[in-house]
Amino acid sequence: MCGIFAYVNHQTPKTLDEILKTLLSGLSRLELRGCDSAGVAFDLYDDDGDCAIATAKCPGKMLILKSSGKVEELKSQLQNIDVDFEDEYSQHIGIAHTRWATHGPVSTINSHPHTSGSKNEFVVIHNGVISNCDTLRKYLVSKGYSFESDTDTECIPLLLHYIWKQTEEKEEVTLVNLVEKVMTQLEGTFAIVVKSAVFPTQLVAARRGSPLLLGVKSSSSATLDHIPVYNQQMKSGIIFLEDGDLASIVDGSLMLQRVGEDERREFADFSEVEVEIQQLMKGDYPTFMIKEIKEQPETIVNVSRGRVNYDESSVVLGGLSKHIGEIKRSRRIVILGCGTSYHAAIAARQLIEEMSDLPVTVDVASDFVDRSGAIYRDDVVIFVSQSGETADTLSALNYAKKRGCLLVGITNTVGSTISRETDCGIHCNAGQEIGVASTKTFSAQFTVLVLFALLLSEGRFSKRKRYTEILQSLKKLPAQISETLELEDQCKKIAELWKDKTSVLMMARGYNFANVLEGALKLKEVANLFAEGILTGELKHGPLALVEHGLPMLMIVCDDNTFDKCMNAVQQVTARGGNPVIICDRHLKPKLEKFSQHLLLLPETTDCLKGLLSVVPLQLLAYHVATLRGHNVIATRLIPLNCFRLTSQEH
Ligand code: UD2
Ligand code: GLU
Ligand code: MG
Repeated sequence: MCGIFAYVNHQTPKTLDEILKTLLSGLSRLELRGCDSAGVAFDLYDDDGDCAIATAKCPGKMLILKSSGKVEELKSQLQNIDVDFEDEYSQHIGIAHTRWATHGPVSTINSHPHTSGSKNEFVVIHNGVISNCDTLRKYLVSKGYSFESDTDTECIPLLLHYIWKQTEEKEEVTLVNLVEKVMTQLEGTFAIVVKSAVFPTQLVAARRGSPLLLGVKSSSSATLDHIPVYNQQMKSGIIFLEDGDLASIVDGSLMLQRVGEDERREFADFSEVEVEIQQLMKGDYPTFMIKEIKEQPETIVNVSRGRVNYDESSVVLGGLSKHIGEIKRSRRIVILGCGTSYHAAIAARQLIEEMSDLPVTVDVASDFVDRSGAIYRDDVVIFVSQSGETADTLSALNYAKKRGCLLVGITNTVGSTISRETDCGIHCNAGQEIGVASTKTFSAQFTVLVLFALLLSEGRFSKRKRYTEILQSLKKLPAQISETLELEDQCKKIAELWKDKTSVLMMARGYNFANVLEGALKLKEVANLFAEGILTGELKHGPLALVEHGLPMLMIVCDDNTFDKCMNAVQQVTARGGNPVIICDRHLKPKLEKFSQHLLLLPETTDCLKGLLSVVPLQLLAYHVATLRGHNVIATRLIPLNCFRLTSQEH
């Protein structure tokens, strides 16, 4: 968690010393949220000693200072600059930032403020994660921009600059018009403050997800336009910005507006920007589904950003920090979800139980409500949903809320109902999932739940070895998922064999069971091929009868505590003439090749993370069977980019 802080004085003379003290004391308070670097941008009189804030007549100057380390280090840097701290400024705009790195290492260059160029046309501080920053980067590079830092943030000032440059009637545009446009293209979480040398007397603040508030103090009644929630005439007070709000200060007067509510200033050429960014988002992939399957190595990285420190072997989930004690002391953990989200919960259940020593139950949300499942005050109930709007999960949330338990959300959509209605939670930060069939969502939720399990074990010596082992394996996982994606050609061949079949039976045990449920769901959903996922242990209780009739089968066999039992099942199936596709650890090849012509070999990882690899060929199989059958995998969620309270999609 980082912090952003801005201070504007208008017709209230302050010395530079006072201004910087205000900015830095603001920062020091925010530092408690965690900080690895700090920076400020502020106005200075120009070299002739003219106005501090530039105007058409008077150039003014802006100084940006940044340093990695704590706020103290920034303070000592400030002491060494050659300016007159006793100079008085009757109006002045200063912005300040403490960073908690998510994109790019801790360094001076990556510290905020970030600027559009040496002229500081647009200068931005940002708290949060811009999850589509890769697309925006590509877009801006294609427009001739180059990036100085590794941050996601830098795309904001550059995009502001690009849109401003494209604007024909520049004199009619205000800073808030530009920020509003850029906001429609930003995915993820942010609180931002924008200062500009082009609009020297203006400041804009906006938020989505990250908290932001405005403090107002005035000797006369301040002019506040468009403030629906607050008294129009006020001398001092605090305004809590809501998601989507934009606050702007223009020549000392404050204005609030809500995205999508006020009249927009349309830029003739902006639609082109939107379309071009949309096209880039899909890249060269024929469908969003295959794009998202292939994006999964990055999904793991994105979920872990700012949360996992591999060098120190530690996990920080900012969203749970206030409640972790309560969670550890709870009586039971109940996880509720639907479809893929439910499967992700099953996938991680065993690990959460192992690491927390708490009983963990997983339920389909609708069924839990149907049967009026028991919930106690000292339960922790976790709601897993990609959109944060899944109707069945929401009704389970309303049901649980009345019972006084702790409500925890795991959602990918900041500002969604589940995110707002839960006491605390974890955003997946996986970026928008556009394909209707969830793929990267599974990996994101699974990873979040793994981090949650690790967090629950913190402070227990007996779990430390396992904790470290899992984190080390997680670090290697993105590369291993990329390797697993190379199974695509083999999956295509298997898809050829399956494309004319009427059903497929899939089985696995233990950590991998959730994946056959998920693999079967994908085959049903996108390939319209009936598939069932069962526990391998259930084979002998009926399903074995299907083998003799040549039913296509898939089995997952991993070298963990279920290995012998899974091998037994493989032998039973093949003895009856079955020819299963087998997904297994690479080193099991010698043991399994005599049983199957279709071995899908996985890189080696820790038992509890194998599901993150074995799900990949299952997704690829569903995708290619669907394609071969001529089914429409093009379906996408119709989500307007500028909408953060989203659809009622399932998952
Ligand atoms: C915060 C920032 C993130 C980045 C990171 C750096 C936000 C929204 N996130 O992420 O952008 O700067 O710090 O470390 O500012 N919550 C719920 N229900 C849910 C999901 C989340 O109540 O279903 C709450 C959660 O308890 C927290 C807030 O939303 O108060 C943000 O959650 P998060 O997971 O984005 O938090 P964090 O610290 O990883
Ligand atoms: N994502 C931004 C970065 O890595 C901001 C992180 C923060 O919230 O401090 O620079
Ligand atoms: Mg909440």
